[in-house]
Amino acid sequence: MRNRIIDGQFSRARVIGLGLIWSVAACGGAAPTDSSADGASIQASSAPSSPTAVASLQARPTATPTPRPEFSSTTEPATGAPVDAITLEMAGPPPHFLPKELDAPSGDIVFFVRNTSLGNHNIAIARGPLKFTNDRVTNVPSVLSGIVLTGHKATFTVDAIPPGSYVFWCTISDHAAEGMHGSLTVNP
Ligand SMILES: [Cu+2]
Repeated sequence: MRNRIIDGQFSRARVIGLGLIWSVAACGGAAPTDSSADGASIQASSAPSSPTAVASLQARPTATPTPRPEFSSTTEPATGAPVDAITLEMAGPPPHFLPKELDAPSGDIVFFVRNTSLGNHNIAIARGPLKFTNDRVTNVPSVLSGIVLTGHKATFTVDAIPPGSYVFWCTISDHAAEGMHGSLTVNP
């Protein structure tokens, strides 16, 4: 059982990594899994200026436990905030979210994400509280957005999230330990 989980995490991480490489190389198209499709749509449509930014993200695949998606989601490029969206800014340096505390009704949640920082970020969500070991978040993401590149905007839609207390954080590098995390209360 333990080996199967580890194998599964490894192969999934590789698939996601390959999806990112492929999207940069081909600049678009279908990707093999849901989560890599999220990443690919953002990576491909926002045309990263340098492939090294993506390569450095892949160099630390164990920064956060492999997501076990509980809720389906989409990450799409956006120009403005949809009606009823929650605006969430990726700010910095140091990297952080604004605001840090969010409230939402249960159901589908649309985040309008503006990355005004100098780095690339994503959003992982899990049930709280946030747990760290050696500056790494050990919560397993229930859902993970695609990567929003510096200077870009996107919508991150999470479907059918039930009421409860959640945490959100950026899984890239040490951003969470630097303060890039927050809390999300989903009301009944
Ligand atoms: Cu980040």
